Amino acid sequence: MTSPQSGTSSSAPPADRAEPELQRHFDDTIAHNQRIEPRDWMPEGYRRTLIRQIAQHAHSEIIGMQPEGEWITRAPSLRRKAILFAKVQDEAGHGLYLYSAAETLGADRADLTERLIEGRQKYSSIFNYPTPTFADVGVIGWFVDGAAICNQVPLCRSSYGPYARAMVRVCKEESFHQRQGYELLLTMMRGTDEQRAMVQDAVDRWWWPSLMMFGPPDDDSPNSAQSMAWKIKRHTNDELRQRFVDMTVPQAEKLGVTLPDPELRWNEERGHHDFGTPDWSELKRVISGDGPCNAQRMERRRTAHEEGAWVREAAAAHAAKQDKRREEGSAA
Ligand code: FAQ
Repeated sequence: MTSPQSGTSSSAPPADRAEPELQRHFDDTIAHNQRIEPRDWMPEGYRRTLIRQIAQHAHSEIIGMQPEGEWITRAPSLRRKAILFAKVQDEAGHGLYLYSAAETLGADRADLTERLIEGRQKYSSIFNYPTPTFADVGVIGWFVDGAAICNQVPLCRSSYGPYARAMVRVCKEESFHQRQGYELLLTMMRGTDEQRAMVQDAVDRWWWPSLMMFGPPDDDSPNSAQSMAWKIKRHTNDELRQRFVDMTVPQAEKLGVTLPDPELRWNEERGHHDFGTPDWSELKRVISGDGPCNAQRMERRRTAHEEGAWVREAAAAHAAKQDKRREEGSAA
């Protein structure tokens, strides 16, 4: 893989040059698979699209702590509790890298959080489904982190530097998360009939929502064409969905579970698995706020934000004190 370089180079036109020349320089940077960096000129639409996608991605990581977080106090052993704690904490870290990436585009983290809380910005549909058994923790690791990896590995080559670099670290952690989920399920499958049934039930509930994580089908994806042209996205929603299915089928066979799709079969000619059509009306419903857990997820997020106000105030006061001390030190 060639490593894209910054679009900021000695040949970059100064900011006061006419827009067509700046646009040409931007287009050349994209065409040569080089990266756009925060100080480079970029079209307003490119900036807006990135803020939208990165903010939605950041919100997903933060709301995504909730479904598994519900099991931290109920994990069946100290080892599982420690693993789950670490995983959920990693998701918080991913949210922070992503909010920081959005800030390099001029967005304000507090404002993005407000927009989420007021329902003006989205987060991934997948986190609006319940986690009634501990097998859900394993299936989230296997399917949801697995889908996140399929989607995010190509984003490591995204044209915007800070986003692409954040994705490198996120993907390393997500692949560790996926393996812990799969290992948890392998352990349960070696257990009792009841445990095996729990795993199969969780697989049945999470399969279709996981396919929906990749977004609407390509012919109903308003942002894909432009995002692909700008090389923000490197593959379409359907391409990545196919990649996930092809990756997951042999893993399901090894685990000994059945994926709940009667149309799922290997297509020799295509060199891919054929699979059924997700219920796209369900995706639309969940995105528009009417999923099984939307209200609960948003309520918890709001409460956590309100209860965290004193921490933000204390951190801001501490930072102001440090700044003042530094200023006094440099004046002395
Ligand atoms: N849920 O035109 P497109 C994770 C929206 S992180 C909700 O295809 P685009 C880690 C879309 O925003 C999971 N909304 O849009 C973890 C757009 O909204 P608009 C999150 C969805 O952007 C693991 C509209 O529908 N990952 O799992 C969804 O080109 C375990 C039209 O769609 C990312 O965010 C959806 N599923 O493609 C954490 C990855 N799909 O225009 C905890 C980065 C679409 O009305 C535990 N994002 N929409 O504002 C992307 O790759 C893209 O944004 C897509 C959507 C592929 C999600």
